[in-house]
Amino acid sequence: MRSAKILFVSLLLARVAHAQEKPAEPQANVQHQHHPGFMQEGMHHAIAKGVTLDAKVDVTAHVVTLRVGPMNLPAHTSHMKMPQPPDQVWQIPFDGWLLAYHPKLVDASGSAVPGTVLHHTAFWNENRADFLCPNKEEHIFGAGSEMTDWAEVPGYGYHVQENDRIRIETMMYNPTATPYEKVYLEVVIPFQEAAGNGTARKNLYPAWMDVKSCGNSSYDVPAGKSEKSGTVTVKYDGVLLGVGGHLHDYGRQIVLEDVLRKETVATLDAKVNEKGLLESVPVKLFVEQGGYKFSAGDVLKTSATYDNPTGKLLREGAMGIAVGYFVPADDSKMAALRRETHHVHDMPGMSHDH
Ligand SMILES: [Cu+2]
Repeated sequence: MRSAKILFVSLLLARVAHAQEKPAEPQANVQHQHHPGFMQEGMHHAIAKGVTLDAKVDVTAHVVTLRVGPMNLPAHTSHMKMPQPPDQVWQIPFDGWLLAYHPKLVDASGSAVPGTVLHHTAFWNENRADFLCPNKEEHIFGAGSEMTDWAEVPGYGYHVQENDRIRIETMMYNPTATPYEKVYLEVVIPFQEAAGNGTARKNLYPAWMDVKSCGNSSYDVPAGKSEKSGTVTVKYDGVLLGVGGHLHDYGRQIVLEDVLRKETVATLDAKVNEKGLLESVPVKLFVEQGGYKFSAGDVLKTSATYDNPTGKLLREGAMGIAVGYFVPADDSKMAALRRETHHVHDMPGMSHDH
């Protein structure tokens, strides 16, 4: 199961705003339409114009390639100052399973752009509620500066239905001295059609266990050492196949505990560089013992510790999330999380100017 190891490697790795940022020329100063997600309400971003989603489905190779772009990224620009692309929606064209997510950044000529300019991307299924936080859409994939690769777990997949709407939220920044032009975020997603001749996959569900419980994930991190924790209640019997963590710079440790059982599920010590900038968070797998068992009613507590050496409070500088894959004992119960989309979401080039 070596390939599964990179699955849960720290997700959505984002970095704090660059200290010497130069403001980018704002194209339109408008308020982002907000979803219960990562960022606090009331953040203002300029909107990047002309960004679209291109979805190429290769039915022979069973691979979808999604491209979001183009995006121009001036040097030394924080995520708050960067004009950000509006949310994009990918409408799923088949019934089946998404098996893996391989993200990368490229320019117009196809050359690689360093992952460090991706603050984060998050994929949300608008047609389903999250099983731990039903106030949120189902959060099916995320990546950040590390360009986390979510490998396939043999025999498993994330079930989708035709016309499911996957909302793609992308936030860019550029802490480097090099400007990048016409950048595209590309995510390659192998899939299996339900009607195909492969064996049916078992369903898995990404589990985001957040120190902010079911609220927005970002929070302020004070100077020095600090700890934040939050709980979430599991409503289904099942197993966790493995768990990794998501922290930002100066994050040191994520601990996941089962409070009811007084058991530590995983203690994940982050790898940081000499400045305290986050390099990676390890992954703990439970695949060999058949998964870590959860029962309905279990209370999970996630704690994140930071050691911020800057001497300043870093506004919205932190996240603390344990991220894993959950397999319910009775998958039919998860059908209740399905919902229809009635509300209108951002469309490219629309709805932001006012
Ligand atoms: Cu984050």
